[in-house]
Amino acid sequence: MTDQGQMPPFAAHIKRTTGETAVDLQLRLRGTGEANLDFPVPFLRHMLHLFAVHGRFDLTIQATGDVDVDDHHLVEDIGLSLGQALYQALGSKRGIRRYGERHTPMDETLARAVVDLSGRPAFVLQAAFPAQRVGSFPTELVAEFFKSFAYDGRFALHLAVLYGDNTHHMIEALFKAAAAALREAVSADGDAVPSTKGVLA
Ligand SMILES: [Mn+2]
Repeated sequence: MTDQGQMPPFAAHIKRTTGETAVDLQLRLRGTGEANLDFPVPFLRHMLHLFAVHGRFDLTIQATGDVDVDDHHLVEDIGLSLGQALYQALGSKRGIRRYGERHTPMDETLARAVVDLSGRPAFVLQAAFPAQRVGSFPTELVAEFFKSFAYDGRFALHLAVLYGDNTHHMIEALFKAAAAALREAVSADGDAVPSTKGVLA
């Protein structure tokens, strides 16, 4: 195992503007779990608040978008901005654990998240949500959010709802499990790049 690269910055600031959305996002890993979220998708604010708390991520997001059309563009662009921030914050990935996994119950529901900060994007979600919407939030956007996050974060994200009845509980358990798995994966473990290739780009 070689020791290439500096220690990661563990923080990043992403600013991204398109014809559909404008996202300004600051992420700090190994933080305190403080969230400052300002964008017009209430259910995703709820999910990212608990994502920050359970991941011990400091997360500030100010974003606007064409939510009069659909929440889709803004949800997707927040996901990919969060992925870009994670990727930048991890830098060389030197000194991190790399893998993380967590089962998280929420009342009758059990969710599982497994991550590998491999440098290669992969996303699997096994879940059948009984409801098409939670509040005003279309549940099909859960997959869009996490896929954008994993692809632009260039990591493997495997999510599953093992069982459950309530859609709000299922989605909330997925966000909490993903946060806790990522918290483990970015935690300190030695001072090398955790790959036999010596690189996790
Ligand atoms: Mn809730």
